[in-house]
Amino acid sequence: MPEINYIDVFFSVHAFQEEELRGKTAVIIDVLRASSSITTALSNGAKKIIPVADMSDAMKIANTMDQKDFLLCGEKNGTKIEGYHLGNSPAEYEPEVVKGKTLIFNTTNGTKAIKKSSLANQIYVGTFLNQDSILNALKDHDDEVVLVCSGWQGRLSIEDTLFAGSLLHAISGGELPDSAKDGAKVAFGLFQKFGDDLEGAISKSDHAKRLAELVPNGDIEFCCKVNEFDVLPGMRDGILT
Ligand code: 3SL
Repeated sequence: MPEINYIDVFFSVHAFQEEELRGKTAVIIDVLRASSSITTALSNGAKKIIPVADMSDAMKIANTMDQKDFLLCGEKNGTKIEGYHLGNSPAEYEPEVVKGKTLIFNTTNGTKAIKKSSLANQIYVGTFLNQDSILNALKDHDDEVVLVCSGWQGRLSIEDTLFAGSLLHAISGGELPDSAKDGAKVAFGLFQKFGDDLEGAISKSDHAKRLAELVPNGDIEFCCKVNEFDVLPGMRDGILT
């Protein structure tokens, strides 16, 4: 496990420069909902996921592939993109839909955070659904770790910060040393306040309110489940498997 004073938290995709991740391990967090959909899709048998920063990159990749092999996935402002096969609700990523497929994935903040972290030595995608898989992976790392919260268009999101805090709580055994970085202290403190009722806190978050009219009722509840899947989305050559 990396020492706690080598773990930092970035609170949004706009809160860091690419260069700051060079040589580090990055855990990309977008609880609502990109990390949760990616984790669900891989757990349900998707062959691989290609995260992209925008629709034009998605189309360039799709145009090189056989129609039967891929699904275009993602959202803009919470809603499925016109012409795409799937949106960004984890409920859509059922085994019979995704098994064996390559998913080209394009979301407002989550996939942008993944792309922006490309200088990291190792990239994982984490959320409550696969918390223990992330913790186990971090046990094998002694390099610096950054928990990259995707946030929302440059702003902090409670749900992503809470998951960062949850990881820190587990890694530190519930006691954060004074030597911890400021970002870690903030995330840890938030988890101490709301960790007993994740769903209660997350369902009152700004993004849950934004999504309320747009997405299936069960999405928020599902994304708050802890350790639903034993899957570790890891990135190699721009592809998550
Ligand atoms: O911003 C993102 O990447 C999405 O996860 C947002 S949404 O929950 O699909 O609106």
